[in-house]
Amino acid sequence: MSEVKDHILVNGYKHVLYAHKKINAEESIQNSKDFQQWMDTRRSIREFSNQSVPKEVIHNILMSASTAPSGAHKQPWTFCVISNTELKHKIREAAEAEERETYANRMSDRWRKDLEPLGTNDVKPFIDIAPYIIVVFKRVYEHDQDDTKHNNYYVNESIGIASGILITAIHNAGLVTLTHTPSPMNFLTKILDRPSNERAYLLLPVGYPENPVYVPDLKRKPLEDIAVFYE
Ligand code: IYR
Repeated sequence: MSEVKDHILVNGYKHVLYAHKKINAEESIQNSKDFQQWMDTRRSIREFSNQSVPKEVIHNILMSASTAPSGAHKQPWTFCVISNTELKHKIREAAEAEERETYANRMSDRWRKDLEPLGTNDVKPFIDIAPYIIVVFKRVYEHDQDDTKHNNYYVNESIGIASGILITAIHNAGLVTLTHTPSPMNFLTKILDRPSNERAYLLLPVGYPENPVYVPDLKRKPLEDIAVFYE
């Protein structure tokens, strides 16, 4: 058998040997079951405690999110982390102004009815209370050295996957969050002084839940309603 090289060249670029850690089928079944059951305990939480969170945890969850696959590995994301009290309050006021308009005039009756079981409304105290607010920005394009703009690829897909990993990392760190999408979100560009290549995508409060806290009695769809198998 020929010796396995630790790297090869592809189009002149170095590709390194991938150290795949193989596990057996039983372990695979067990791990996937354990992960599914643990993910099933994740819930969107709307009432937060002001208990502080170590900054290192925030660094770690962001670096996990940034492991997401992205178009041509451009990693087209910027995570803005807000713990400043005044800035959080400014964001809350602007978000609530949009939400008041959304709940009163932009939502259809059907949409309002669909939200009734969740008990959401236009008041967003969690933006003040949670110790950290993460605003996920997508980077639509980059500037190269001579200032030419280059669009990034599959930006919506990339940012969606990174946000999913971020939510999973938050759950893994024993913290809670909620996907808040005040719309339109351009007030965040202004308040956070972001450059023109960035667009706000999602706002995630991060922290501990209020104690006690209650969540809607949601049921998740069974496998047969979410998957089709072609064998
Ligand atoms: N963005 C609003 C409204 C809202 C919309 C949906 I669809 C939800 O699942 C939950 C809320 C808000 O954050 O309240």
